[in-house]
Amino acid sequence: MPGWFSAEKKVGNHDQYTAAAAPDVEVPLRWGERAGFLAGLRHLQPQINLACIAAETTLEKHMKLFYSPGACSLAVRIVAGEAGITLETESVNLADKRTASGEDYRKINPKGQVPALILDDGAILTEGPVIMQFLADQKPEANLAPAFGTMERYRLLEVLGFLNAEIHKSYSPMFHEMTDEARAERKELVRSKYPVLDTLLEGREWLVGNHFTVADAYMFTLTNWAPFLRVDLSEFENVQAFQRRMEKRPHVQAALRAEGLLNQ
Ligand SMILES: N[C@@H](CCC(=O)N[C@@H](CS)C(=O)NCC(=O)O)C(=O)O
Repeated sequence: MPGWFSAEKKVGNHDQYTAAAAPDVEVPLRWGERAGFLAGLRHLQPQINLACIAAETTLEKHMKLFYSPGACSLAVRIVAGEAGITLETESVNLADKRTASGEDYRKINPKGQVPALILDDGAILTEGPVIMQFLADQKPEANLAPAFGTMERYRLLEVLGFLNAEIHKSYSPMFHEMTDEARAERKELVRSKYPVLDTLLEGREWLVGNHFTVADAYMFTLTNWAPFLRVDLSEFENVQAFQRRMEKRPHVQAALRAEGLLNQ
């Protein structure tokens, strides 16, 4: 057992955790039951007490991300890293909608799309821009999203809306079969959206305010598709410089590596 809890048993859509209070005590637990169980264990002995407090700290933040390598879910992984939040992850085969553990992914997210995040209480959150903001708001001190109610937050929402509706969804059909003509038109459509971003980045390092936000993780992830799909964005110098800046960030590199998109 790799620690006090292990996700070795899977039941239904959620992992079933096994808590080992002592070598001879094994109690199966479901999501949401763990915190209460830990509270009871605390009275047993000082060692367990300490271990429980440590485990509880981790478990309070225990969330699971469903992703597909290199897909838009990569942005969520980057944001989690930047926020210092550890996520359990499981990949999804988007073609047959099966998770790596063989579950029908549509039962987890009826939209059949990544990302989806299972929260500690079993609630499931979908839509990348929402998940990224949820994670950012768990760690306000990381400054990944301006505070709600401020004008800066609406600037963030403005950029996220553009990235989601205009950039992301302009790329999406290109991951499926298309005629050469339709693909050429799509490439032109994608390219036609980038002057907005290139202008936004004129003389600035980040899309919103003067530091890294979730919008930057999202833009990097989407724009990273361009070379793979042979969309030529070389004329957008600010966009190119932005991508290079992003690639240098340790949490971006860690996320790419975790999804097998970076050697070593
Ligand atoms: N509106 C969703 C769209 C997510 C999305 O398009 N995910 C893609 C991967 S980048 C996907 O799962 N595609 C498979 C499909 O649509 O069947 C969001 O913004 O999170």
